[in-house]
Amino acid sequence: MSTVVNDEKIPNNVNLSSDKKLQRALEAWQPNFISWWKEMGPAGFQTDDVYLRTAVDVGQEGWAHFDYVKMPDYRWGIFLADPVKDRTIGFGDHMGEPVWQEIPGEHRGTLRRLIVTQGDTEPASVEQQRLLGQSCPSVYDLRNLFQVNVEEGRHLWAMVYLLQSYFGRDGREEAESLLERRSGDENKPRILGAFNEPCTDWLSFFMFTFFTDRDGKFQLLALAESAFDPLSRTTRFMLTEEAHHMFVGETGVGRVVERTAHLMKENGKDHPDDVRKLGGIDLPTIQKYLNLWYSLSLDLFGGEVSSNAASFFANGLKGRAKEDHYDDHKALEGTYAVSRFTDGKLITEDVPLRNAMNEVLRDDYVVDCQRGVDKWNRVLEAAGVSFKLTLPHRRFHRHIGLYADVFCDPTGSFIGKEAFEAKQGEWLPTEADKTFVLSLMQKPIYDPKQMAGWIAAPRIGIKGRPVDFEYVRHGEA
Ligand code: BYC
Ligand code: FE
Ligand code: FE
Repeated sequence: MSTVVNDEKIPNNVNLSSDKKLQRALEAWQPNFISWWKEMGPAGFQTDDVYLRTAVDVGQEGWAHFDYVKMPDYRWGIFLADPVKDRTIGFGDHMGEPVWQEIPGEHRGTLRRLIVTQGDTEPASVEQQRLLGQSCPSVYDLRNLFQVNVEEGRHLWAMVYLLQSYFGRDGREEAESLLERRSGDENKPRILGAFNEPCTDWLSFFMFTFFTDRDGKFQLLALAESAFDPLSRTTRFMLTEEAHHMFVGETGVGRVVERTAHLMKENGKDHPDDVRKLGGIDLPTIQKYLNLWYSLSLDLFGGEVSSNAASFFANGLKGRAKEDHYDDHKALEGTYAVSRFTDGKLITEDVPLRNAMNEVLRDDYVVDCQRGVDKWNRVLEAAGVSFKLTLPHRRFHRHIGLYADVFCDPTGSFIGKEAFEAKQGEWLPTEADKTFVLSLMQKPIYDPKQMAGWIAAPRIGIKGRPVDFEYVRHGEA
């Protein structure tokens, strides 16, 4: 077991004090991180006491501590899962060789790019969510938002640790740039598409944590297989925290669906306009938000056919999720059937399996998303509502890969640009939909006993506390 030190400037289990140069570099980055947090983190709550979970250990039990903390005082630390004894590379051309504790020179550039791409998403999501506190549906939800935010901050620390320890001057420069790019900024945008999209209402936030954080889960699972052992150990621990983010999304959307179904049944109303008048989010609107965030998140897996993905796999840099579930870890023989449009006609062709690794990971993701959608549908069913939420086809509304700019409907049929533009208001949130959703979220709820009218209360609170516990002491400085 690694020793965890929590009383140094930077809590860690990597024996940071034994490497003075690295410690100094990270301690020099720390105030810049705090400045970024104060500028781009949750706006308006920085002096409040928030009931937060803080990672303090990496064991199965008791890895986290719960207490009130002011967010800028959160103890962002560096925690790697314990090493696996005699771990060997589990896939690719170097299968069976010992994992790397240092980076082979030839993989430096590629690994740096993967780590920077991963690292960039973490602060991006905090930036996207920075104003949401000001329209929170409850104190319980407010706390969950901040929990997600501080942990995304810690995930940035996780990647910055790798950059600063293993990539020398380049790594230090990348660590600075991670604090300089800004979500949605035309001149210095975040790297990946979905992380530049506005996320300014709570329905979007719940969709984001369900769909986009779930991309995080699968990318982290793939990186956890890496031959570069420090990356594997870091991502393994990040996954522990990630589960809560997806819980927030799954239960968040589920509670919105539950509330809508309840309003429909109580009042005997089915029509979306009536649901809106009752102060609920109508199901077709929920479906549109689902379509948007699912399709944006599908893009995050990269192209269906990718030589980058093939070389990541060949070189042992990035594997498949749960690589040990597969029989063939070399993936040299297999093929994968990929469909593409040529002149509006769908043609299926086999590509070498390694080149389809983005698609293989996306397959797992789709299955995982469907499981959540099924749960939401069970809520509708239990309430006696016949509407069903569905995942649109993966060819719908894509901007990366083979289906970028091919214009399919939600069933995946090619319909062309004109037809798409004529119909997109039925499939994706319109300005009017966004205005309506925002209109429900004009007043934040800071009284722990209250819950906004468009969302059902959760079943249970956090860490055994009641739902109406004062998770955030707002404005009591
Ligand atoms: N937007 O060969 P291709 C998370 C670029 S989420 C913009 O298909 P590749 C979190 C691509 O970089 C998890 N650009 O891509 C969630 C490449 O550029 P270059 C984040 C894109 O390399 C919520 C070019 O297009 N982690 O943690 O196979 C809250 C050709 O593409 C996009 C990672 O992403 C896009 N969507 O795979 C907080 C893991 N997609 O090289 C946090 C690390 C592709 O030609 N990243 N491009 O300049 C990777 O594994 C890979 O870079 C990707 C792309 C899967 C993203
Ligand atoms: Fe994260
Ligand atoms: Fe997350």
